[in-house]
Amino acid sequence: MDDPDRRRRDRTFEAVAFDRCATEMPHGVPHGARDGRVPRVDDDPAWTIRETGTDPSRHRVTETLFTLGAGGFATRGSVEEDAPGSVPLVLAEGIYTGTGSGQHLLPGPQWTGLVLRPPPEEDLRVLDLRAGVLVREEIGHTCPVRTLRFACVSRPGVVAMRAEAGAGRLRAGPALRSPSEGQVTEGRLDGHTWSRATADHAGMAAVATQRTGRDGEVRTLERIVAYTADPARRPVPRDAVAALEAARELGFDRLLAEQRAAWAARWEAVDVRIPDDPQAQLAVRFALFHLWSVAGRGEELAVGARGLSGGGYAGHVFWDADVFVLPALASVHPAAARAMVVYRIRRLAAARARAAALGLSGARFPWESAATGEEVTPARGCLGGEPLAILTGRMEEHITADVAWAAAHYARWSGDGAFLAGPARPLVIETARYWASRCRVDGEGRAHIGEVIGPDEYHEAVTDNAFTNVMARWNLRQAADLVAPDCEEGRRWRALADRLVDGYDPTSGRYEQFAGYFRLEPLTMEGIAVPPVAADLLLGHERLAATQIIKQPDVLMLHHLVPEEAEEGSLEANLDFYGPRTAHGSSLSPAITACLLARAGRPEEALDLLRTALVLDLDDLTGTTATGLHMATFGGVWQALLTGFAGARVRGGILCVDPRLPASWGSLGVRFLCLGRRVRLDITPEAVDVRTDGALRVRLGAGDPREVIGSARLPLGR
Ligand code: IFM
Repeated sequence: MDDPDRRRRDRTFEAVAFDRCATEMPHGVPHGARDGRVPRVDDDPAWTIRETGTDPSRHRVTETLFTLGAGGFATRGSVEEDAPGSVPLVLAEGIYTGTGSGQHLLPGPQWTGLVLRPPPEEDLRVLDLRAGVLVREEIGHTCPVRTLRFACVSRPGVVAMRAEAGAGRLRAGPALRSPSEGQVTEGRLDGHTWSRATADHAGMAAVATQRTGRDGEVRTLERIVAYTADPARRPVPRDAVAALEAARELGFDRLLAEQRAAWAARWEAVDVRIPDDPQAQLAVRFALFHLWSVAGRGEELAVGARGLSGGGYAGHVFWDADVFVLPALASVHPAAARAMVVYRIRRLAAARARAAALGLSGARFPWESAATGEEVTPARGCLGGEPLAILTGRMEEHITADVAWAAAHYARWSGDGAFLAGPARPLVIETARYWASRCRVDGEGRAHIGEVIGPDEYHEAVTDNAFTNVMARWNLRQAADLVAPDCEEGRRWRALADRLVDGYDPTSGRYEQFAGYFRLEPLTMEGIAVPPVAADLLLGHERLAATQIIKQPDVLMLHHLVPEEAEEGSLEANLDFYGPRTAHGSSLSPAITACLLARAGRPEEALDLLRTALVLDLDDLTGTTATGLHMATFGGVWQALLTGFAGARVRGGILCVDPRLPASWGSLGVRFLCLGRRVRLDITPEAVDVRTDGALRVRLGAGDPREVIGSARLPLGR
């Protein structure tokens, strides 16, 4: 891990003096910008992520952090000029190329390039989360280079940029630049420039218009671009012309006003208020900003581990999507959460084929998935420069139950029960069939699952991984709930679920992570390194496998996902046991552990870990942010806030609230969507104020549910 302090020095949350000549309106809506000039932004530190500095290694991190995404397209926040080490990239959701494990997101035409002579030596870059815009201003120049760009939330695929600089320093150059991959074609259409990148069957096309101007000594440029993409055939540039012309007709300033209004509406519905912890509040908003940004344009949504913010993991979809991002989106953008389930449903045939190829029934989902739904996990990788076989594609089978869980979770949180009983039903049934054929029943009638890898990937080819078995058990029971009570197959599922071993030891209250885990060398992280740390790099793969050190919550994930399947009261014992053994070597780990600690009534410890998660990308804690944002961390952060600290869960159509605030937070406010309602909780140590835009059944702690219409104050009798 990198030294976070060193990295923090390169970034500043401090307000850096902005030229405040423009008057600002609520929500940072600027006015008074002269025609064609770059408008000023609100420099409210509660809403802005700021970067200054000249460290080139930080630039690739910054361009990841400043990715702008909307409507299924995203642009990395690279600077406009060709800069050393810069990796500009435009990606579209679901647009993959290549075959097998080589499937990866196809880069599209780039739209942010400018010729700046000389380029700024030092600048201030500001991501304004409230308005959804990225602004840049050169430092130390009387007539500075300034740019502002955004991805239109209300117009899928439309992006816009304005730039200005002193005379002789700014040249527009081509509005679109070709990516280095795929077959690229370019041309002109109705007076606009277009460019298209295609490979295999998929492709992305962009149509652009730009104009230059001057205001005294200042040269200006305005560029508007519309993207279109197709996963199955070459996209037709003409398809984007109408969107481009509509945007151009509206004009840049009104497009910007529309953008600010769209983001204001988002923040009105979903937000966090932690008055005593402005840094945490800002970082949670940063997480929400990027969660919203992955929402797509179509009926299905493939969310890769790094979203669309970089080439990391080739855009492959892991359980990160189903179990970390989806539960967050269920309360932020329910349609996007639903679309994520639809992505899986539409790949059910591939999952069935995989199960059949293994001689098993039902459907087995791939550990890494892309366009086709076949397994795309590479077979080999390297660790610390040494080649290594990657077994997750063959063995990390819990993904099959995770996918079913995601469908059920979306249905439960949104109240869309018809979805589970309708379009998602085959997914739950077929995954249960898979487990039914995968389990082996021993002579004593106990069922086992062998040769798997659990979420803790430091131990491979294990038998009876508690998380996998409990998730399979949940999957079998969930499927049984979806068939008629007298269905014979449903009865068999229930009987098998009851026989599945889960490694629970009633004496200690602990689950054994897998058969034989308790006999491993009882190492803890104390004396090895301060987490988060990649323990496999420190100790080596084989040595690590002989110890009890784990990468990320494994047993604890069952407490997180299916608490109703866990032995009552067992969370605490397992937190105590597995916590000190966890290296947090995965970006998924700190936020979810924080969520569980909060739920267990240990909010101070939870806050410590939450802080790690909050800066994981902002401070590049893993050294991998340059290749993309860690979307699962963002999902985990929102889950930690909402289901951990605010203690909000949905059970049987009731919003259950059981908050746990750290002593340093005098209050916590969360706004979110649930059960078809907009909900606002204002939590203090004394009470929870609930507001909804319609009738909602709410239960506080162990109290009785009550119907809240409009608003209610629920005292916390602690
Ligand atoms: O899905 C994760 C896994 O749990 C740990 N390794 C990285 C994957 C992608 O983020």
